[in-house]
Amino acid sequence: MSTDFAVCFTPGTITDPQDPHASLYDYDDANTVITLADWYHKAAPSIQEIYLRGNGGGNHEPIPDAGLINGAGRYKGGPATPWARVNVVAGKRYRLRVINISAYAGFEFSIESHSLKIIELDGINHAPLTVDRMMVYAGQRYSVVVHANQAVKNYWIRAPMELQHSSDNKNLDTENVYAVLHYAGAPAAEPTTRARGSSGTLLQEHLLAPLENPGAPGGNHPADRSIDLGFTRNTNGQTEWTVNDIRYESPDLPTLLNIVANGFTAEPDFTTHENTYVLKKDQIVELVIHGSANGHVHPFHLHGHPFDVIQGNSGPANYINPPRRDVVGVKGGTVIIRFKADNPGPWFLHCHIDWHLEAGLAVVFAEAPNEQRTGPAPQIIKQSWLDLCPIYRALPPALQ
Ligand SMILES: [Cu+2]
Repeated sequence: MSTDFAVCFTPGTITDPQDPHASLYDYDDANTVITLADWYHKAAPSIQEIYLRGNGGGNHEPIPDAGLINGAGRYKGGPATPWARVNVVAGKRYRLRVINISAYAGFEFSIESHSLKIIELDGINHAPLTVDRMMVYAGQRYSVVVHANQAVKNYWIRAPMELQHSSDNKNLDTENVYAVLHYAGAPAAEPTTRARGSSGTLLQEHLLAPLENPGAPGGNHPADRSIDLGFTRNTNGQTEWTVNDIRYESPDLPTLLNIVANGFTAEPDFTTHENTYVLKKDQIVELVIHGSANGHVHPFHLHGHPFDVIQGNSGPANYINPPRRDVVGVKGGTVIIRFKADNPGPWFLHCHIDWHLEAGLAVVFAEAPNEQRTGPAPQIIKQSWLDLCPIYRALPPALQ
């Protein structure tokens, strides 16, 4: 394998000894974790600077050089790096954990001649739903059960990439993203078919229903707090993304510290560019996220909570058993999500496209600040830790 083009990456997985889906599969191990990644030959800081500077067409996101499955991929004119291999034994059922670890790209994931039984998304068990292919956006995770019930040979695992702009990178072939599903007993070779193009049932997110405790917080009653979030790209002079006209910028002191040590409690306590909304304990919070007019997909990720996708990009509004996850792709329309503010803390909501996050596409929810300082589970900082702050601030800037 060409060492300049293989990435070693070992995701952590958390398994549930009481997994309600345990009877549906035989294997769930290191062989069945599948990462989907975009790969840049240039280091992020340099291309990010060009993107943020914005001049000369640089408002377009940096385009990767290749897509990788489990760290292996190819670029035009590059070496024929062996595709990653997922080993199976005929007759067995495998829980594949598919993870999009990209900075930017979405992937349409499928396996030649095999269907995908989705049982979990973003850590939440869902009722099994069988599809042939599914879009996986940056930050999203799916568990799918694949039954090795076909003839003993090699099959393509395919993951063509979806980007928001046509490629200006001559290295990239968005269709040429493969791995091999290899049956024990088949030759150690690539499949002989060359299936390109999409076919079969594509996952519609709104058909997914949680296995446990389905139902949106608050049912179909109005939420306690409804927050409209509109986002825009500004290209005047430099590239910036704003939510409700504010570009998020990290504060000098972390939000957590300002809440627990400096008593920040109300929205005016925070600076404008912290773009921080204060939520009250146990409020039913509804976020109404308006997609961008051009219909590009922005995968929004919330820390601290899974949320119910009441209104996704397609399908009717659903308060009974909507999908529950923590990254939702927002396209051109309006996406509505809900969660209950029962987890005190500062939680980030941000686009999982790294370039957009760096350009400001984020807000913060300061959830129940009072309950962080008092109540049954206060987060009190020891004085000896607080004493570190003046020591840190006294350091020369280069060391801060
Ligand atoms: Cu985005």
